[in-house]
Amino acid sequence: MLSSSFIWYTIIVVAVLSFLHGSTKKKKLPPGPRGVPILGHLHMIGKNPHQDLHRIAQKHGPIMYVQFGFVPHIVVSSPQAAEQFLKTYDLVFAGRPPHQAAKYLSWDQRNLSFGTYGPYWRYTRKLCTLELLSSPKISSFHAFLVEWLKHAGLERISVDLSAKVSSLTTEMSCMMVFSKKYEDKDIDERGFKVVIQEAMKLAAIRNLGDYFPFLGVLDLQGLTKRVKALSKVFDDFCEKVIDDHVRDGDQGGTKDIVDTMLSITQSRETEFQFDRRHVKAIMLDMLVASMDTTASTVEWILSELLKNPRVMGKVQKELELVVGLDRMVEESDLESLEYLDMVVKETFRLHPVAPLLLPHYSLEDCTVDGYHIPKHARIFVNTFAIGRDPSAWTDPEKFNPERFNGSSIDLRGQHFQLLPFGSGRRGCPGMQLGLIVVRLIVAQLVHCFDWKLPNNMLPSELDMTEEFGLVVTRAEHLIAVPTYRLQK
Ligand code: HEM
Ligand SMILES: *[C@@H]1O[C@H](CO)[C@@H](O)[C@H](O)[C@H]1NC(C)=O
Ligand SMILES: CC(=O)N[C@H]1CO[C@H](CO)[C@@H](O)[C@@H]1O
Repeated sequence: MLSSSFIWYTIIVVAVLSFLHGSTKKKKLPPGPRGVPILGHLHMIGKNPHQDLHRIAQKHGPIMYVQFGFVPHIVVSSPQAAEQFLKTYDLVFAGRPPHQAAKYLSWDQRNLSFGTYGPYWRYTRKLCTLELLSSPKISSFHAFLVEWLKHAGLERISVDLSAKVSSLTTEMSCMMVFSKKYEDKDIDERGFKVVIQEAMKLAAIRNLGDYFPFLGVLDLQGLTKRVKALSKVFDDFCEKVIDDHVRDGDQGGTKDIVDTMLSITQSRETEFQFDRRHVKAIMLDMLVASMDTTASTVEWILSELLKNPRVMGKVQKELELVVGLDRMVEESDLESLEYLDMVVKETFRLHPVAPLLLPHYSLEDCTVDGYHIPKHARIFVNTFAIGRDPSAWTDPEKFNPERFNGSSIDLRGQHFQLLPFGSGRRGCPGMQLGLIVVRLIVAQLVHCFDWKLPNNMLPSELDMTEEFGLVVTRAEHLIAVPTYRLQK
């Protein structure tokens, strides 16, 4: 068969080349486990790569070299090492690797989160950050949440909190990005959530084509086909949202990020091409970046609260003190909720929802801590490992929010022990917004309701197994029984 002889031919050529190359180079790569030919270290990685890499790094050190197929990866697993990659040499590692799934999903990487580093990325990023921060929408979240809680039918029967929270954050994300409510069925008859999740899964699956570039054309896993079908669904949806905005814009409604981008497409003031495709890519990007991260963060916080009744009680006590029981939590209360802040930090430490951040990509050769980091290596900063680093944390396995009492450690990217949003040039631009939404939802839910596990399940029995994707979620949905506790 032509294709298999082509594969063997390529393998032999690459092997010979790398042998010749290897015998002439002297630069010292970071340490790492011994790989097998062709696969590299792919066989060592199972369903939860962040956990596997954490385990392997404990043997080989905080800057580790592994190879998946022919593609070099650097795994960073300590706060000190993370600071080198995200601060000291920030600019060198500000790239994003080319990515098979992203290529189709975001209109040929015409996007932000998977975008290559350059003027286009800098421009769109500035745009998004400004629009997200200046957003007056946050104040409308409160009303939205209250309305949602009233209709959620939460009373004394088991509810699927995971599902409730995820539909809530989906709607809130649409409000953040499109300033308009879209419902599940607007994107596809399968529903918004399912489609987005399929997209995330596809992006996270180890697409063999990414690791063995010469196999990409053969589409071994049939992934490309699925991704292409999915991108059609997204495309139709985005077209619809844009049309809605054009129509509303003529009637002088409030302007949002979509309107701003549409006016850029008409202004020609940019030094690069910016058209409808770019607008769509960025819209999708914001949506994907905000939906599951927010939902999964809330889910993990609620899980830890249910698993630790003492902590839950203390959070509720704080809410009683600050808010009382005769009105609901408002955004302005958040700054007074210090203990809630500690709980959020402690949850992020143990459950960073993007445990390997998004992959960074070295734009040139670099030397870090005496090790040679080659150009075009993919960098995984393992925040899951960093949150459990015993030299940075005492009793790392223990859920103990009080560890942050009197500590200066913050989660906004200045302290490299705790990096749930990354740090530096590629750090999350939606952090501010994400934190407000997360704290507001959690505060509302535990202020309005007492929560119990169903069927007399003991807190210690709550299963906390993780399911890996671009965002790590609970493997099992979180089910709990609410009882209303406010005095009106
Ligand atoms: C609790 C919620 C959130 C968490 C934990 C989170 C976390 C992250 C992380 C870890 C990254 C990768 C950083 C890196 O690679 O160094 C990221 C990137 C990003 N996030 Fe978030 N995020 C959240 C919410 C949001 C929201 C609400 C938005 C927008 C509305 C958003 C938009 C983005 C974008 C556009 C990127 C890509 C930035 C770039 O590549 O330059 N995120 N986020
Ligand atoms: C933090 O520590 C101080 C002093 O030890 C204590 O008074 C306070 O109650 C603690 N705060 C919380 C939220 O545990
Ligand atoms: C930031 C980014 O993704 N840039 C790329 C977007 O897509 C265009 C062409 O499709 C590339 O030229 C940019 O480098």
